[in-house]
Amino acid sequence: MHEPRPSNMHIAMVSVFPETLAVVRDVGVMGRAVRDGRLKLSAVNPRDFTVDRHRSVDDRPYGGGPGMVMRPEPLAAAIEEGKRLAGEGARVVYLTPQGRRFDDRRARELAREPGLVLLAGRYEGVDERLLDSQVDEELSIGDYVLSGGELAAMVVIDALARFLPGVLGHEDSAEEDSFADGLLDCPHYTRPEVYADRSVPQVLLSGDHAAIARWRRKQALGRTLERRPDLLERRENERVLTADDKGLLEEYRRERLEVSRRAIEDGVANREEATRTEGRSRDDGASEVLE
Ligand code: 6GU
Repeated sequence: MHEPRPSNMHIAMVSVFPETLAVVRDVGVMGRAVRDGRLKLSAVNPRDFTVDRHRSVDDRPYGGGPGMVMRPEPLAAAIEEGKRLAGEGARVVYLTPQGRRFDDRRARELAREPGLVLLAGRYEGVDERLLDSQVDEELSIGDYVLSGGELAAMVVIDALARFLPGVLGHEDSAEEDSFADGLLDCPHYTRPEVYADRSVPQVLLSGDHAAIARWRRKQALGRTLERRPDLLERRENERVLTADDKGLLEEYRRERLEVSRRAIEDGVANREEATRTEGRSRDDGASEVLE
């Protein structure tokens, strides 16, 4: 069923701030992946491939206007060096707000590549001819503008490294995570049993594994409905939601409604509590009941 995947991956980031890569290289799950040799990370600085006296990587834009544009020649040479490190077949990805939106699916797909060259731009942008001739794909991590592509490149590295074989132990498998099935994660609890006047949900203390799994699924479905209804409306998810899931969602809705109803009965003094337990949701039953 599963195709064999490459046992490790080499990612080269092209950036004028190569030292930023340390943020993902040295810490946590990715630090371990690097130390275990499952993930190789290199940084290539285009400034090292300049030939002029000032080692300039940028220049003024043709046509005028503010800001500077990254010159194509040093970037092309740096990308070439990146490919030498990551493997000649490495896919070249440019991080830019103009790119296609990066998501869980793209992370899984990129994790199957043997190597990647991630180009992190700075300034107003990169000469378009460099993009046309050297870049395979442009990715954005969201609808906001960062001052450079480095953080975006590291977001991509972190997100896809989790799908490399052996990077996560089975105790924290990527398949258990939020988005593995297009849903948000359920809430989590640890000791103490009572904290800030709130108890851990009783079912989690019951030892009844089937009931716990059912509760978690219901919470994941319910939260997704409240916080990210767009995820539930995705076509692929409509097919994935079972009749059981639809039943759980209905149950979640009814329970939420019951919580608000009780809070209202308890009076104005408890309105704050209602707001709190109803969560940060925008369009759940509470607003209807309160009208
Ligand atoms: Cl990939 N780069 C930059 N500079 N800003 C971004 C981005 C990427 N994605 C969202 N904003």
